[in-house]
Amino acid sequence: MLSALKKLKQSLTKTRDTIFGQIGSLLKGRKLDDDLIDEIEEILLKADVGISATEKIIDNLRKKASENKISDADGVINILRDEISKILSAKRREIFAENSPTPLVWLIAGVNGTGKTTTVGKLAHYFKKQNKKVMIAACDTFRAAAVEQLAIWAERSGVDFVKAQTGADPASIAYDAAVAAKSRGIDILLIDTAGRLHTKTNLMKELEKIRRVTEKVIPAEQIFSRLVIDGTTGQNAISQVKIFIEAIGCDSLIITKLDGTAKGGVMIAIAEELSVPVDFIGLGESIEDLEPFDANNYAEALFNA
Ligand SMILES: Nc1nc2c(ncn2[C@@H]2O[C@H](COP(=O)(O)OP(=O)(O)OP(=O)(O)O)[C@@H](O)[C@H]2O)c(=O)[nH]1
Ligand SMILES: [Mg+2]
Repeated sequence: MLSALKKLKQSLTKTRDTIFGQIGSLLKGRKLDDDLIDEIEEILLKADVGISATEKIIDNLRKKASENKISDADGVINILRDEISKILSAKRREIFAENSPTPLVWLIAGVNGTGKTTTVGKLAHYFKKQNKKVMIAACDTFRAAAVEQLAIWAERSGVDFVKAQTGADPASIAYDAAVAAKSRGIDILLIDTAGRLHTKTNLMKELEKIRRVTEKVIPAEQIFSRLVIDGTTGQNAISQVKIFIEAIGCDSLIITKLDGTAKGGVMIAIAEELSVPVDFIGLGESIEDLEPFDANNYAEALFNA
């Protein structure tokens, strides 16, 4: 099996080859002057790093250059990698508190097609491997095929599965699942919800209701909202997600589809501009393609194959 870093490097090939790797070739035989710094800035902006994070990185690069702290191309890359790693790690925190009471409930939300159901399947597998007792609840009663899709994931990872008929009230399924999770001694209950646009007030209210109802069974401190973001949408994802977070709150983010996209730089913009940490990243469509997010590894994979 590939190590986490190796797999990340493989997944980020396109982001690295088409964008961040270019900085290396740009530096060859050049002096680090204002023109070169401007060119690096342009590459970062094109790489979906976002204005705010780019400014931060470039300001630090300028500062180090003026202090004559950079002697060669490797020096520049090292500084960029360190700055990026710093931004990425600023808001990281542990997912599991020690001796935390169970069941934990993860409410998986996000706009349409971002990878929620797939992520629930991968997370179930991930926690099962850690010997946790996992339950999945299918609260997407919107799309006819959604429950079936999730049932397949649950079967693959061999975890408990709670579903209801299409058209049933999602909150009532969440309630039933919470009761079942509590009585069966489940460690983590993953609730898959229907994709929704942040602008659809009634759907946002439905999410609030799912949470409220779950809180009748399980203490609020054990319930977490996880927002799933499609990494291939780049900068567009950020403004959309900001509104989402304001409306329903969010404890952490899961960024999917970072494999095969050149937009992997968006992780830096997300860390800089959104006030919530990223705890997992999606690197493919299969069950093993989910990694806990590691800032240092990510920064390393952006520059080195
Ligand atoms: N390459 C890649 N594809 C992914 C990843 N995560 C999900 N997908 C694909 O994205 C598509 C949508 O995934 P779903 O899990 O159905 O998305 P969803 O958010 O549940 O969709 P709705 O419930 O319709 O809102 C599927 O084809 C998945 O295989 C990922 O990390 N990498
Ligand atoms: Mg889904």
